[in-house]
Amino acid sequence: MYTLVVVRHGESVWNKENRFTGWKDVDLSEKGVLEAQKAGKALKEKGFEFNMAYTSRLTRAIKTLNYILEEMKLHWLPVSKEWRLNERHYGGLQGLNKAETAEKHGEEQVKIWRRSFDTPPPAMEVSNPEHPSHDPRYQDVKPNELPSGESLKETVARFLPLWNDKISADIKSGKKILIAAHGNSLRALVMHLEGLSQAEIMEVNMPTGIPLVYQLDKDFKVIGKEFLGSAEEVAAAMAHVAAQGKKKD
Ligand code: DG2
Repeated sequence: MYTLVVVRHGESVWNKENRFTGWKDVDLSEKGVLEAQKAGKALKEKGFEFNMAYTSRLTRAIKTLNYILEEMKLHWLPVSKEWRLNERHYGGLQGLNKAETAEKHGEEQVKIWRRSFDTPPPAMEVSNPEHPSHDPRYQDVKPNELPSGESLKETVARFLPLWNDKISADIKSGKKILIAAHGNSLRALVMHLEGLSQAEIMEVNMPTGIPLVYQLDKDFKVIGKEFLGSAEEVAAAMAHVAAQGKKKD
């Protein structure tokens, strides 16, 4: 049996402002820092051990991981920063307020953009200075692999090579892995690991900063799943994420 721990970064400043974030490299909010520290404390208290961590190339996930490692006194842990764990690229929606977008385009359309499996957001122009092709942190990535806006389906497709070639091999070799990533890159992982349908994954919302512990059998079938938080806390945090696509009252 294997254990895998995944955690969405703590609240970011754009989560707080309710803006589509995607590959925009925003920092954690003060609350997000506290969430990350709390996640680290919970993992330490429960006696979790890790041999390696994976995160994205975005500050909010990297700093969340760092706060966790700080709490666990695991500064030495090998960390791999993978663009394939970056958030889903939100294309032309990046920077827009989610509630205002719901006012303008309707809640139904916003839910499709946020949660449908295969509808991508409007694309970002490659000439836009915010496009990842202008960012040196992605200079090792083939230009045609850098997204201009992704559906969840496309996010799953670019996440899977990392999962198949590296993470699952590490887990099978006996390494205990911690992954700190994002709402939708983790939804890609959850969908794959749990074998969820397109309809089922639509209703999945990842809470910020609450570790999710999977127990897997030798064939990577999920035999246990538990958030390190009370049922009320987890339900409230998920409902908060789901409600971000609603119009303002
Ligand atoms: C959020 C997820 O990503 O947004 O890109 O706005 O996890 O990096 O904060 P994260 C974003 P939703 O899909 O929940 O709207």
